[in-house]
Amino acid sequence: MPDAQQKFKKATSKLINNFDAVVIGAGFAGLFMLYKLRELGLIVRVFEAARELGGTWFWNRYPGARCDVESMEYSYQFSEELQQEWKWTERYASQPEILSYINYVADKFQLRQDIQFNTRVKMASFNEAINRWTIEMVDGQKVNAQFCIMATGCLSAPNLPKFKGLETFEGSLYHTGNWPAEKIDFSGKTIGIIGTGSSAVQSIPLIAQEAKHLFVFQRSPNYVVPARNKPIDPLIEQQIKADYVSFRERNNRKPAAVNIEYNDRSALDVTAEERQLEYEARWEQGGFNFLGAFNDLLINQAANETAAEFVRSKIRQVVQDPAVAEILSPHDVLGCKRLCLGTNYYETYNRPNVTLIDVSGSPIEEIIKNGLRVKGKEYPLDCLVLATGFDAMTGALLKIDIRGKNGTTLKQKWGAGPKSYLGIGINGFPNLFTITGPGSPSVLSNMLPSIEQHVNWIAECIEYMRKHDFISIEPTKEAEEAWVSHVNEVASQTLLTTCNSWYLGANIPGKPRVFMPYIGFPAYVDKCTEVVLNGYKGFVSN
Ligand code: N01
Repeated sequence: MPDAQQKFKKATSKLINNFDAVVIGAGFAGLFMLYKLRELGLIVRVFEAARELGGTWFWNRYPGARCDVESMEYSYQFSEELQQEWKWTERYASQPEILSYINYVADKFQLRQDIQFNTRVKMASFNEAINRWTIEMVDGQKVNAQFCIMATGCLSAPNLPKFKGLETFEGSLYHTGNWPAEKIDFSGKTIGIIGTGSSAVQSIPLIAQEAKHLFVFQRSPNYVVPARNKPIDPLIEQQIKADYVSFRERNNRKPAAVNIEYNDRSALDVTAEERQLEYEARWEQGGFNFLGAFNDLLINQAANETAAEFVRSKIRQVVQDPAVAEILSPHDVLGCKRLCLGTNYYETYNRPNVTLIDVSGSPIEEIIKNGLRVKGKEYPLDCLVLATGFDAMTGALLKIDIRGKNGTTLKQKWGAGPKSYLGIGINGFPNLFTITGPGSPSVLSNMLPSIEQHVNWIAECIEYMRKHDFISIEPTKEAEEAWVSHVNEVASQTLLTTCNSWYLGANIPGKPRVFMPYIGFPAYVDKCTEVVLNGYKGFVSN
């Protein structure tokens, strides 16, 4: 063992609850990080607030919860044996099936023994004297580790808007991002749901089937394309499994690491009839393929408007009441907010037991003990569902009191918006890694390959440190500043900065408006590789 490592081991050997690495979160990211670090021979402990594995997929158990990336792609690729033996049943996996998969992976690789459940991390602080992190739990337990790895997820801190009177509501209150494990029976009840994002789009049709009446309170409409979920075609499964590696490699070179077929023509270079045919074909196919109909949908407003108008025409065709169809029709850029995939979403508004309430012009005034009030009108409700989304990307990180060098808190550092190098490392916070942090493709990519790429990168970095006898690593301020500018510059060349999306933090009052994800998975991976090939350019190691 090299000298510095030995001295470091000696200095820290008397510390109790001592680990090489602590990983916070036991979703897809935390689980694979544990696997990789164990492979390197590190002593690792994972802390998870929930009582079970799954992260986002543990908490989001609302009716209809399902992934919007196809199951053959939304899965780990690190083990050929695993990807061959696991059998998905549907085109898009449901939340229970994803949870079964995560549990299967944990059992197969015996990962559970290093995970401590029911443990919420309160604080993580860097001790410069010994180059270690102290991690403190809500119950007072403290541990030390050389590396602290945040696998806290991008959409795991639910957004609970401060509705006046919310605490006075006497009915049942639910948030889609923190849904109870037991089945909720909505039959015979009057339900209100606030929000019309992906979670609401998935749950509204199913709640409507059970409820006596469902009131949907919509602030902004979203574009919803059909998911066209169906059982997995055994032939397609067979073809993919015959050469899964190439399938993954091909997808990883696509802009979002998702198997979208991109048309190489502009929407404005074809005739109206050709455009219509292309949109119709993709509408029939279902899924995110719609976004690949033309090559300029997310960079040219006029091109985008042709796709937006196509979806609005579909809404008018499906929804019988023209006034309701108009309220459901978005007029912002299609794809600026995450496109929603739905099953019978617009059809649901033809049901006599569903009423759409437009709250765009006048916000919900007050939640009262038996319902809520909007525009002076009271809506009596037995249950209220908040489908109000998340404090995305930074929320879960900032919920933990993270303190770096000189006691600087991450909250202070990110006061004007998140700053990070590659979305992996933060200047002033040595040996702290963020898996799919702000500044990385994360939510604008297929999360599974993004997670695997980050975990592999972090593991390789730790291996490099050990080989070169380094005990700490952090990005330079200059590299970080340059990366944040680059992330913004790339985003500004698209239409994705033109609406009030959670990518910009616009859904949380007071949150700095900074475009958080990096657009373009392949370019990002190339950049990460280049950093490594240049001796971890932009990082300083000691
Ligand atoms: O949350 P959202 P989500 N008064 O933020 C409304 C992923 N996901 O949980 O648009 C009234 O999209 C808000 O209105 P507005 C996916 O990445 C994936 O649905 O801000 N309304 C909006 O309608 C997704 O994008 C899957 O005007 C208020 C809604 O609440 C992300 O998670 C499934 C309000 C929130 O929509 C988040 O989706 C589910 C207020 N005060 C989620 N505050 C799949 O894989 C908020 N709203 C398919």
